[in-house]
Amino acid sequence: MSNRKQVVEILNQVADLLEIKDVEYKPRAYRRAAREIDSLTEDLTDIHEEDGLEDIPSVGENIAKKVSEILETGKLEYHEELKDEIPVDPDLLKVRNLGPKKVKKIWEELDVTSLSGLEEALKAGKVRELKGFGPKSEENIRKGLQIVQESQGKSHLSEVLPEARRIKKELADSSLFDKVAFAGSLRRRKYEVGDVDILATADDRDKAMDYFTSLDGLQEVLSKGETKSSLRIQTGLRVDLRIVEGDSFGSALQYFTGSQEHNVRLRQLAISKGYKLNEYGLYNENTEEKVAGEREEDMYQKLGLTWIPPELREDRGEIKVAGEGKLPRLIKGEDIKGDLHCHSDRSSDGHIPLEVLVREADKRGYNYLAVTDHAETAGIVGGLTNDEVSEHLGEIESANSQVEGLELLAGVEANIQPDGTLDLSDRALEKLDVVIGGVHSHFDQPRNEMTERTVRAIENPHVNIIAHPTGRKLGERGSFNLDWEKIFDRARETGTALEINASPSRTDLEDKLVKRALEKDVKLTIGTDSHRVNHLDFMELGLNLARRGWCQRTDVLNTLSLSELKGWLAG
Ligand code: DGT
Ligand code: CA
Ligand code: CA
Repeated sequence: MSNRKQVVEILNQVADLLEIKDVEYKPRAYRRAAREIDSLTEDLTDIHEEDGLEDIPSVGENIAKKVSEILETGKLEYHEELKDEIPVDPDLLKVRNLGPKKVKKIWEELDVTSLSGLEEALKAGKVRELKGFGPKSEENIRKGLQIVQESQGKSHLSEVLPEARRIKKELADSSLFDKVAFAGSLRRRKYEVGDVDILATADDRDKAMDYFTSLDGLQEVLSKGETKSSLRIQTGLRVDLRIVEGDSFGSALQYFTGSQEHNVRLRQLAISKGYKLNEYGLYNENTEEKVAGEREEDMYQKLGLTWIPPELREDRGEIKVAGEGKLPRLIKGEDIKGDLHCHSDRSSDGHIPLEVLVREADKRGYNYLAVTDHAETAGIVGGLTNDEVSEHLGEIESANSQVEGLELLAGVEANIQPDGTLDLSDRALEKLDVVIGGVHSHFDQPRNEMTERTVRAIENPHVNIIAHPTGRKLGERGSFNLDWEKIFDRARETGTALEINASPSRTDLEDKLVKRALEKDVKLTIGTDSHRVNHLDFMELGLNLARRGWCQRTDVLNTLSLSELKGWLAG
């Protein structure tokens, strides 16, 4: 874990534990500080060394001291004391509908301190008997628990990629390794991965393995062997390294990239063509002659297939399509011409001034960027009101007059209300270049209501894009109950795009739905939903989802040139 992530995690856990203790105010202070630290772009250790911790917004003297203790010792005494006092697994607080008060209650009355303990208590029907719980609350907790359990043991790609890239680079730079490549779910760019698989070749395996098992930042060496070793790094992430012979590198890469289902299907094909396929190579079954192994491309080619990009190796028809030579030409980073979902500091939860959005868009070579601030729904202050839309337009116009070769589009992310109407007037919506509609409340509507609500927004002539259509929040909240065939049909018929929301907490649409949307001829956009400056980098995560969903350049609207995009927006 980076220093920053570790600090953020400990501060948040302190907040959780204090909340369970029913302490007032302090938890919020810890959470605010954690949020600020999480969004820092400078290195936290550097800030500490320059005595700058107290200059971080929301970090006062007290919390600054605690942060420096974590940075210097790797832990926090205060946190350890709280954990001893309250032996509750912090993961319990991730269960939706199970706030600190309820966690306290199930701990004190049912002795539940872990997710598995909660599961047992639910099964035994004990939870509903507690005062203030009941069958409805039990059902909600059960659903929430399932979502948390599903993400257990998995890490989000956004957290894994930087660490994995750092380690891969260290190996590649060491001169002890020849080839170094990712394999497994990481190479397939799944949004959640169990571990990091690295495959390499090396002249001196022993030396190479020694180097790997003594890398900086390790928590422990789980196993060490001649051809395979496993580590746990400080984030808790597991990293496997396999060193193979050069003439088997391609076959090993193919095998260890998976998915297992893809490999099973490929092996069946190999057998039907008179071959034997394994991690060492592709062999003629009769003569035992090795026909491929060094290069992964050859493995596929000898089987009559075009090379299959790792993102497609999920047994979703890719082998058949590769046999017909009709695999999609997957969308690439350089195809992206702009970001269609960004918040400026006009949104109450947004922190990016317009001029910074301009700078960042320019840095990425974008031709356009849509500033889609929240609209104001009763109760949520800080969003755009009908009156403020003109102000928003004016500011964007003046920002645009300062730059060349890049255009900010004036947009809004309006709320799709429970009846499917939006929370801005038609007159206000009409003035904007880009209107995104998104559901941000009333998540538990039954299927027909949620479908009608979304369809009504799709049919609204002002709405260009539906944001994060499934509404899921990873590890927190499941997808809405929706009739997808109906949604896709109406989206196609009205020319409304559905968003691939790249934010790691959302990852929505996910790959399977992306693929289905394409089969139904629905257009998509990729949006980062940036609220902080570092979020603009989420574009890569959105591209991964798009690629795993078989997207080509032409399926995604933010590959259009500015004038083409404007044509679509106006149409
Ligand atoms: P993960 O780590 O859970 O996110 O998923 P993967 O796909 O990276 O799985 P992992 O790390 O257990 O193994 C990497 C690849 O190696 C996997 O995708 C396919 C291959 N593989 C590993 N073990 C087996 C096995 O027992 N049978 C088969 N057919 N393939 C395997
Ligand atoms: Ca893996
Ligand atoms: Ca593995």
